[in-house]
Amino acid sequence: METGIAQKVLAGDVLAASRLMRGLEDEDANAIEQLKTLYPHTGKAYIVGVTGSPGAGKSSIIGCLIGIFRRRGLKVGVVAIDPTSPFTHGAILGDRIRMQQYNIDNDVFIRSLATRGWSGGLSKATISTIHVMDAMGKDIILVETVGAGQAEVDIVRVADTAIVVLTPGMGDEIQMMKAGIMEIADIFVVNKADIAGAEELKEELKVMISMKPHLPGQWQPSVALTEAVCDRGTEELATEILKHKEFLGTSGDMTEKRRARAKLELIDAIESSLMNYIYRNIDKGDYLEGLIEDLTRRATDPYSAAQRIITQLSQQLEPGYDAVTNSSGKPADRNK
Ligand SMILES: Nc1nc2c(ncn2[C@@H]2O[C@H](COP(=O)(O)OP(=O)(O)O)[C@@H](O)[C@H]2O)c(=O)[nH]1
Ligand SMILES: [Mg+2]
Repeated sequence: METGIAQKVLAGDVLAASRLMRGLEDEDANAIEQLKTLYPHTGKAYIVGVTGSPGAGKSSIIGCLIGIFRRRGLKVGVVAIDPTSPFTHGAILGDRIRMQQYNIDNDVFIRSLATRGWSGGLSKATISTIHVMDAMGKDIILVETVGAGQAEVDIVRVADTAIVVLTPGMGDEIQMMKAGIMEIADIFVVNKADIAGAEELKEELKVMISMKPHLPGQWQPSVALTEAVCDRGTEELATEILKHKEFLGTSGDMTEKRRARAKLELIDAIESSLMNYIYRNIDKGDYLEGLIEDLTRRATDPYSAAQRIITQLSQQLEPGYDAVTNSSGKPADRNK
């Protein structure tokens, strides 16, 4: 990747941004350097997490919100996390079709990310993508996830506004409560208002919210009713998102959210740097595989195995070694 790409991104260059995002997904050393340059220019965009079961209507809602926010003069970014599950293959194709009409608009940037690698990789790639969109000057960034794994829950947790989309009659509510995602919703959306049971679900949610202890000065989650295929109730949803944004600004909670995001990002960076180092420099000759064998045979336990890796790590780590980019005296494929 060429240098100076960061400058192009800051100028709003869409192709440069796409290239940088791809580079960051591949953990390209130069892409990470470019992100370092961009970092001081980020932190301005408002992040909205949209989560819910596959088929709940997240993409349809986001499609509506794109239009609404554009009409309100905001530049919009969308990060869609595509689960690799075959069940949602059709939905992924659908997402493209539903959102496609906006791709021509220069002020809307849509990027799909695939879930891959160990769980830490997902939130890292998502946050990197958000940073690039932020640096491009996007005002609002909508992040779609199915909220299935811990990494996805983390992403929604660190969004400025967390939206949980439910639909009537799917047993969604129970699944969501299991996933612990109910706890993090700032706004509940009951989508598919045209289907029987939508009003009832809305009332159920309101009761559930009112039963939770509510401290003064705390945001009380709201419930929006939408029919995304017809763009109904979505204008009110957009207004509610901006109301929450204003609330965060005046209550000081925005600072808290930004801190939580910075913390997640730091921990992700540390975790992936360490794992990179271990994979590249300690895992020579199936070292990890051997440990897994030992564990399976109960010849060791995970704690002692981890301790052995840490001991090796502390003996090997050279001063000046950059585990993030794997650059220094040690070439990446030294042991291959
Ligand atoms: N009846 C009805 N169908 C909807 C509504 N919103 C979305 N859908 C449909 O539900 C399906 C899944 O929508 P999609 O936005 O892809 O859901 P996602 O998987 O959560 O992103 C699609 O066939 C949509 O047309 C709605 O309000 N009412
Ligand atoms: Mg979708």
